[in-house]
Amino acid sequence: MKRTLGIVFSILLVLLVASPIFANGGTEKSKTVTVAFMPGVADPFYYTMERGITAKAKQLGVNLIVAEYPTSWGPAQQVPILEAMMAKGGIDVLLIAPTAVDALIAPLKKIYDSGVQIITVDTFLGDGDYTKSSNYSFPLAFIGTDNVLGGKQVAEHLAKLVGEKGKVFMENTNPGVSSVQGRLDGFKAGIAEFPNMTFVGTDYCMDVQQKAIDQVSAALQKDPDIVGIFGCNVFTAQGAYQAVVNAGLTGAVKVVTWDATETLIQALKAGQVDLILAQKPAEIGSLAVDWAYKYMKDKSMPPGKKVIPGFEFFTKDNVDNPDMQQWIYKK
Ligand code: T6T
Repeated sequence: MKRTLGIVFSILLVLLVASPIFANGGTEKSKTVTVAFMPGVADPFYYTMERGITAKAKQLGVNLIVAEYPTSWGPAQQVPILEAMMAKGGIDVLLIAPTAVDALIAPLKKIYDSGVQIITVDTFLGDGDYTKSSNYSFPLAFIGTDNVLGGKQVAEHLAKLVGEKGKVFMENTNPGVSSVQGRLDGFKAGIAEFPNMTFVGTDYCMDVQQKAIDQVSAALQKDPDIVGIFGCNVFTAQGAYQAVVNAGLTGAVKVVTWDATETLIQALKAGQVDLILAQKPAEIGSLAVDWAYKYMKDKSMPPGKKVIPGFEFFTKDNVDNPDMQQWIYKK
């Protein structure tokens, strides 16, 4: 009797250790991996990322769940959608664009503690360094653009467009978001390299295009010396160029933008936008599924818990090049 009980106990122990609950997401090689995607907001950037995610999931035989897209930016809408999706269970790895550097730490830690691995895409928690000891080091990786570098290069392009002198303004989305904060830091640093240029400030439209139009219009009225505007994501950029068009300042005020939507590409062709930085959202999504899959199969992780795909610049000179068309976001 004692021996039988001992055998039963040993079998139970082996089963428990091998179970996904014990292994924080599970590592069974034969098991189908389930990945969930939680975007930041409904916009062409994340729809394009989803295309990359879907294609890679199909190729690897990964089961994919896509959350409802939030219609406005921020934790107030993102967290309830996230929690409803996670409550259904069965998810091995969550790919998420956290809509704030701090407010998403606690909800994501709870999800991680329940046995789900997390990869943050596009935006990160804290300062994005998941290798050092902190309360936000639990994600497997961050996969996204180097926003500081991009912001700096946008500033350098703008400086050339305005003859390296004059005042420039930046339209922003929300404070406390890693991506756009990085773009602001990089842009300011880039402008500071030119002694005859002045960064006059930034406004936050909370990712609402009409608000961006209003704020850029107000900035142009307040300071008629502004020679350049940086719209740092889809809705700020689309609002920024529209405000310049409405003010009748096309050409006189240079407009540099971020995110290659069809709308911005058309505006570039029409001479209403002077530069577009195209991120690589499909590549970010594809890499995220790849690393999620690799981790689930053999626990491998990207070096430094980070993968940084590059970006491309559209100008009027290359916008029709066949090899550039792949970087236009597709809904
Ligand atoms: O620019 C992207 C993304 O990188 C950013 O974090 C939020 O805005 C976008 O989704 C564009 O609207």
